[in-house]
Amino acid sequence: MRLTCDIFCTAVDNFGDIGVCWRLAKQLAHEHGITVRLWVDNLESFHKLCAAIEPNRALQHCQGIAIHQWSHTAEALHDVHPAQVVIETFACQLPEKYITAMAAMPHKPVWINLEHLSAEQWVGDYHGLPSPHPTLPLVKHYFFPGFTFATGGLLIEKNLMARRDAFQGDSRAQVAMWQALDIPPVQPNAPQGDNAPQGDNEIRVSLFCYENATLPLLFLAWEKSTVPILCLVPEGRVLPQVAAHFKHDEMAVGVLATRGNLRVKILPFMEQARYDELLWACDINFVRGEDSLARALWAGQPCVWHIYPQHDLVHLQKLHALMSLYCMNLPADAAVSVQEFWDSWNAPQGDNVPQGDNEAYHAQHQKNISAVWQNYLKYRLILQQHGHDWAAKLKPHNLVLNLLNFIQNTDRMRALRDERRLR
Ligand code: TRH
Repeated sequence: MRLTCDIFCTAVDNFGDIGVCWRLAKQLAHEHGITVRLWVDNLESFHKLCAAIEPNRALQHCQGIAIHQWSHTAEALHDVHPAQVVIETFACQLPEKYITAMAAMPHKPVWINLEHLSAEQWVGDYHGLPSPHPTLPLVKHYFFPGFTFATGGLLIEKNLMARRDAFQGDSRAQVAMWQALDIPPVQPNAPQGDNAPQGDNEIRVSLFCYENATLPLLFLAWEKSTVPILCLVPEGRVLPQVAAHFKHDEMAVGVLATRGNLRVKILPFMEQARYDELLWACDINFVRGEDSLARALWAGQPCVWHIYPQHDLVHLQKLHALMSLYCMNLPADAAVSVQEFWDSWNAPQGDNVPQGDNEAYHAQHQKNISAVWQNYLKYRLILQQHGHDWAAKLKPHNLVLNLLNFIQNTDRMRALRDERRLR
């Protein structure tokens, strides 16, 4: 009998939550034959990641997965029969009626709360811990993704590394990808000129980030760069900043803006698989949140992380935890180049700037971005090798395999197996 699984997602304001849930649903269904229902409260951002999703349909099927829209009302899901495995993502709070139905089942479901990815050390201590329901005969388990064997690992599809390697070794696939984005392919011996700066020394950068006060300064550095920079920006919340830099009223998909040695092109927001290809093809990837970070790490190319900022600056601990892991085994000077760049890129801004020393603070973190960038660039090839090595090292930390192993070893699953054996 096929295992059944319900995944619940609250698509907050960005794409990370639904991005992770959709990957997880596909992997459970396609690689492990599990019958998956994905419950999403808002399908708008889902539609951006996967064009086949219709934002206003209560129930639809996509790639073998049933996708249900759910509401947060007290009555929601009152007549639904829960699955054997219930995955609540990022503490999204299941509907009360659904929890009651879980408690009424003769075999209680395995109830997992999937948390955000973090490299912080405490994650290993909390991973897998049970949390009994205060009144009902249900136990929820915390499942923490992470980078070590003490954690739940990272989402990685079975053939991801093979597909990446095939793409990175196949110039025709790369040409096709660039052409689909209306960007000329890299031409190793093309002459360098104002209108044709692509050549073997052009740096192609993908830029996915939140609003960032360091961005205009980095753009200025890139304009004066000795190496031409082609910066590819998927449409999103950073566009007004990009437009302001180029003194445009707005920047729409397809626009190409040039200043000095910097060209910026606005890309459409791509389906997840296409976005992976962009990460595989670019020389440096700027990513944000957790899911695009994980994809950039799998891509193996040098990457710069814009962590989701929080008010009390707690995100900086999380940033530094990953930075330490990522920089382990790098030559000391290359590690410093990464640390300085990531710190400048994540320099506190707006309400987060420490009171009293505003100017000194900005001077320290932002004036030198040009030097920080130049230094980082020096280590690009070392970082590329390092990124590929690190991805290979992370590969055994497979979240879905760990999750299934965890589920199979819960008391509830063992009891269910025993009963089936006795029948
Ligand atoms: O969208 P995000 O900023 O999500 C964040 C984080 O998840 C954070 O933890 C959460 O609390 C906050 O939102 C509210 O960044 P993230 O996690 O990288 O998710 C982006 C998703 O979008 C990821 O699945 C990659 C995908 N993507 C595409 O599929 N196509 C694209 O063109 C781009 C740029 C991204």
